[in-house]
Amino acid sequence: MKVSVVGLGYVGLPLAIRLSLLKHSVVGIDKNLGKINLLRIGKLPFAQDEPHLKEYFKKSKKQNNLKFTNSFEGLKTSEIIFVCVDTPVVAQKPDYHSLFSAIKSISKYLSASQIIVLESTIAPKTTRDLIVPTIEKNTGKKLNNDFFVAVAPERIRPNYIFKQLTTLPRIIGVSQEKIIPKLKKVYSQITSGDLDFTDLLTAEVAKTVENTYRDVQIAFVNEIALACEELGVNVWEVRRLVNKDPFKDIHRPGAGVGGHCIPKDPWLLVSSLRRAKLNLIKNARNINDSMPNHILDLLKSAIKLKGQNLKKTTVVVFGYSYVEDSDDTRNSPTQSLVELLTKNKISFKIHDPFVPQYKKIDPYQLLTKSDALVIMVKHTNYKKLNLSEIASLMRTKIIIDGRNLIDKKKAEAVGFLYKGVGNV
Ligand code: SAJ
Repeated sequence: MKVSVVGLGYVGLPLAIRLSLLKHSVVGIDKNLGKINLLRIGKLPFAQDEPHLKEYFKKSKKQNNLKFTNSFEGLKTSEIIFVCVDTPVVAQKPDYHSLFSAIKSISKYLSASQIIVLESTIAPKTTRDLIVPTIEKNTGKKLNNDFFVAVAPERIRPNYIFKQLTTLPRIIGVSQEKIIPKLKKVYSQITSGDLDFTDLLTAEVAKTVENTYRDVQIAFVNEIALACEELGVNVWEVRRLVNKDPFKDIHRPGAGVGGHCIPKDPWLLVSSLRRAKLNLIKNARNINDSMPNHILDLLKSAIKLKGQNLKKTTVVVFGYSYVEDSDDTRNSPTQSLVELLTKNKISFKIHDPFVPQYKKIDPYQLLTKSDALVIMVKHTNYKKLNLSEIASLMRTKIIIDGRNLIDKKKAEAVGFLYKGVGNV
C-alpha cells in the first residue's frame, strides 16, 4: 500500500520504518529539512540508543521503499496518511501549531478517498470540532464522501518503542465504518495486539484517560511518600508490602513526572470540558509537578543538618532525561529542579550518560569536592556507582535520592547523609 507518515519524531520515524519493513511504499514527511537530510544519508537525528532503531533503519534503507522529504506533495497518492506531529501543552492548554500546520499542508494535496489517521494525542472533540472543519474548509471536500479520518493514538515509550509498537493493542476511532477493513489490514500488520475499533470521540477520550490514570496513580504514591517521610517509615517497604496483595499496584514515588505523554494528557482532557471540574486530576498534576520542589527541600534540610552554607554548596545532579536509559528530555523533572537551583543561587553540575551535552565528563570527576549528589533519573549506568569511592571524593557527603537508586544503609555505612523521596 502507498502510505505517508507526517512528522518523523519518536512516533513517526519508527512507524515509517515499520511500514517500510512491512513492504509498504512509504513517504516520510517532516518540515525540518535538517532532519530530512540526515535521514536521507542514513543518519538518525535522535534516539541513537533506541533498541532496534538503528538496525531496522538500516534494513529499511536497503529496501529503498521509504522516501524522506519535506514536501507534502508526495502524499497525493497515499491511501493512508498517518499524522504523528507533536501536540504539546502550554500553560495547561493544547498547543496545536504543529498539528494545524500539518493538516493545512495535507489539505493542499488531499486527493480522493484518502484516510487521515491521527496518531498524535489530541484533546477530546479536536477531530470533530477542529481538524475536520479545517480540512473541509481548505479543500471543499466532505468528510466520509471525499476523505475519511481515524484517531489511532500512539502507544509507545522511549526505550521500548519497537517492542510496544509491534505488540501493544491499539484503539482506532473511525469517521465511518467502511474504512475499518483497510485500517484493520495495516494495523494488524503493525501490531500483534488487539485492535479495538470505536468512534472518533471515544478514541480521543480513551487515550487521554489512560495517561491521566497513570498520572493520578503516580501522584497517589508521591503523596504517600510525603506521609512516610513524616512518619519515619520507608515508602518502598510500605509499597512492597501493599503490592503483595495481588489486587494492588502502587506505582513508584520519585523526583517528578516528565515525558511527552503523562504530564500533558491530563490537561488535554481537562481542556475539553466546560462543566466537569476534575479536581482530583488537577491536584494530581500539581502534586507530581511539585516533586522537584520537594527534592530541593530535602537538599536544603540535608545541607542545614551538615552545617553547610547553601550559597557555598556545589550540587551534582545525576540524570537530565525524563526517564531511565533514554535521551528524551521532554518535560524532564530535572529541568524544573535546575530552575529552582538557579533561583536559589545554588551552584550545580549535571551528568547524564544519554544526553549529549551532559554525557562527556566522568561522573566521579564531577563529584570531586562537591557537597551533594542529587539523583533524578535511575539510569542503569548509575547502579554500578562505587559509593565508597564517591564518599572519598566528595567534600560533604550528602545523597538526595529521587529514584530509590541507592541503598540507604550502604550509603550511611560509608558516611553519607542519605535522604530519599519517602525514605529519609
Ligand atoms: N514515573 C514515576 N513513577 C512511576 C512511573 C513513572 O515517577 O511509577 C515517572 C517517570 O520517571 C517519568 C514519567 O513518570 O518521568 C513518565 O514515565 P512513564 O513510565 O509513564 O513513561 P512515558 O511517559 O513514556 O509513558 C508511556 C505512556 N505510553 C503512552 O502514552 C503510549 C504510558 O501510558 C505508559 O504507561 C508508559 O509509557 C509505559 O508504562 O510504558
